[in-house]
Amino acid sequence: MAETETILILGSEGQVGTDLAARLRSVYGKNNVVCSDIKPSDEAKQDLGPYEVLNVLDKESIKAVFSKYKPTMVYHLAAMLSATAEKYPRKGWDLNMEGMFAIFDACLEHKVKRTFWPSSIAVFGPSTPRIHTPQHCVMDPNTIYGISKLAGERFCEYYHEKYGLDVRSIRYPGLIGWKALPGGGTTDYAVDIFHQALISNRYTCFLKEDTALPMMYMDDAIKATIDITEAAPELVKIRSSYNLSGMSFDPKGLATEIARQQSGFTIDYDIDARQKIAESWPQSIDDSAAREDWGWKPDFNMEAMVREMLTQLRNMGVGAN
Ligand code: AKB
Repeated sequence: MAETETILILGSEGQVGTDLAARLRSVYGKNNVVCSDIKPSDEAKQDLGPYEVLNVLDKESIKAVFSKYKPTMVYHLAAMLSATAEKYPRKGWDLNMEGMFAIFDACLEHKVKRTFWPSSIAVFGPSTPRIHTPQHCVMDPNTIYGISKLAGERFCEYYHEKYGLDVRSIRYPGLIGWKALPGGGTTDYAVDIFHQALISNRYTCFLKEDTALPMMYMDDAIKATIDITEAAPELVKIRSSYNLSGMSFDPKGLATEIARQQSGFTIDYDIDARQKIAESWPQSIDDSAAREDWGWKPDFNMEAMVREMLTQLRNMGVGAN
């Protein structure tokens, strides 16, 4: 992409936003990447580049930020994840859908060149084939988050076809990174487990030991996010959202690998409502369309991901006291 891009990230304080902002600023320069979120930024991040407090449901503030910075590329990451949206269904629906419309409409009005909007494996449901889930299949999500993501995918395609908005999307699996914690997801255990491993060398998991889910190391997710957003338009053939796969494992498998790399680690289980959500999602994903269309290929398997997570969190001082 041109060096003169101005990039706006909505939801930059979240799990994906934190890593994406760091990566984009290293490529485009800190002043060309504007971060925004509903709350003021972390004090430690304040010198990192421009930052705006922005609620994606507040159309006046959106207009002011788009007019001030005139972004050429927009990453709209602000959303309520699966477990929280089950607690606050109307709020989750409004944030995920109305926030999406507000940002897509602003992108159209301000002639933004490229827009990225993330979908999720939550678009699949109990009738979806759970192993090697195909790109196109039965989709009957039964969570508010999943329903909002499936509706959002349909609107990505609609805005592209009817209004010419160049929006791209991928279906994130559970994402595992060390820079920021996830909030309110069903796959959050796969991050929390590393913090607890370093703090107490044990973890109590809220999913059953054999609940396999598709997962991905954050570096791969950021690579996919930037690659699809920057791909030549003719390569992006699916305008709803692409399946994306990194690795698949269950809590027992992850705990075994952690114990292999950190002796003495143990896991036990205390199952909660998130189990039901996890059971409605795929166990593994067929991402051949993303591989064929725009060259997707993950770099991290589970062993490399576990090594990276333990090393980086140790370097940050997690569990040092
Ligand atoms: C969640 O668990 O809600 C998210 C997701 C899979 O989209 N991490």
